[in-house]
Amino acid sequence: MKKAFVTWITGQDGSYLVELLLSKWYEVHWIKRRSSSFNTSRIDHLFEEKDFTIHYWDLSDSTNLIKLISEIKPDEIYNLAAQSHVAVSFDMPEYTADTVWIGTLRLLEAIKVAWIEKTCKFYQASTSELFWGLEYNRPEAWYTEESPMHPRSPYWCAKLYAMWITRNYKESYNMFACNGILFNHESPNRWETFVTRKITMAVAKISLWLQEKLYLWNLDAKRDWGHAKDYVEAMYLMLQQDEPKDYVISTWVTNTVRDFVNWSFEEVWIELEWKWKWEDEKWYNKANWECLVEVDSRYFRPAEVDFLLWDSTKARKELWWTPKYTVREMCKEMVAYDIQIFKKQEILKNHGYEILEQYEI
Ligand code: NAP
Ligand code: F7E
Repeated sequence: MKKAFVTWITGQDGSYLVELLLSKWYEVHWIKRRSSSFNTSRIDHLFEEKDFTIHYWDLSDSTNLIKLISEIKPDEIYNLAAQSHVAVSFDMPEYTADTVWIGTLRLLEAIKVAWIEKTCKFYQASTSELFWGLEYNRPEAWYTEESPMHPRSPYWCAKLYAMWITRNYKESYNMFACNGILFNHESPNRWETFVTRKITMAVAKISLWLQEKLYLWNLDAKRDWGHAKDYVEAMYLMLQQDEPKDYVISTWVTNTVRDFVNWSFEEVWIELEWKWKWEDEKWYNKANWECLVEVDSRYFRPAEVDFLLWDSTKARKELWWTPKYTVREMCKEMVAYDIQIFKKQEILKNHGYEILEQYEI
């Protein structure tokens, strides 16, 4: 039985990856950081699994990491942990660098210290938005694994280092270490601080009369959104190859935040009409002219990636990977899921249970 070490399954990808690995009969060592509140809702259903062990670690803690890696001696490590919110990285650049960048170095060093660099395969969660810049005004230009990089936030700068240190350890120590350059991927397990889930949760609440308005910033930003379930499969496939290689994972379809808002409202049969004056854009419910969506400068980012389109030919040819979900199917699933959650919460509230309010970033 293979042993996998997955850093952070309280996150979106970790929760799906662990389900996949357990279905393939892995012994999974799941790593979590200490939290005063419960944040394991995404994986609570796995607690009964016998091949599933939880350890405590934080990306800033080398000592415990070396101890864990030396004791477990995993066959595969998936490094998913990160301060992964781009806007927050402008407020907390040092913390972001310490966890995303040095945290990855700590893991690679721990593999060496534990003397498993020849047997352990390492996956680094790299990211798509390393490549803004060069062909910014040429939207027809598609990026590949070889395109020059131009990160646009402290988060992406830290991820760029993490990507190169992974490549460096592969070359220097002949390790099986690779980067998955993944485009945005979403799901009902996405945290609500990212734009898709923020939208689907707000739309669900608005349709149930639990929220009045949704506030957003850059509605014209274009993203290639895939489903996290498809993307964790690509992570797994990368570590099953004979050679370590970096792969771009994307769906090849790009859409605006505005499109995602429209599709989400369509799921609850609300048709929107938008009006704008300079940056003061507002969207109204065509049925009663209530304002449902507004632009809010609180979500402004000092630098933005407005457009990206990626070429994932290499992954499709070599990993035989293709996404199963379309973005519209995913949007439908997310809205339906959120409606169900809020309906359940309302029933519980009506029976006297206290429900913690969601917050937004
Ligand atoms: P996520 O939901 O934000 O999960 C990140 C996890 O990292 C969380 O469980 C978080 O723990 C943990 N974490 C944060 N700071 C930590 C620290 N100091 N020590 C230990 N753990 C810490 O992210 P995701 O969407 O699943 O993405 C997984 C990885 O892929 C991340 O590295 C992300 O940067 C990268 N990525 C994501 C996308 C995407 O579109 N989803 C695309 C490209 C790359 P808590 O739950 O305790 O906060
Ligand atoms: O923003 C715009 C925002 O925060 C998408 C992370 O998983 O993917 C993610 O990073 C777009 C941006 O994702 C709001 O300005 C408008 O243009 O959902 P997001 P992201 O920044 O692309 C990459 C690949 C990662 O690696 C990251 O870890 O939507 N936008 N209004 C907004 N975004 C947010 N969050 N909130 C808004 O109100």
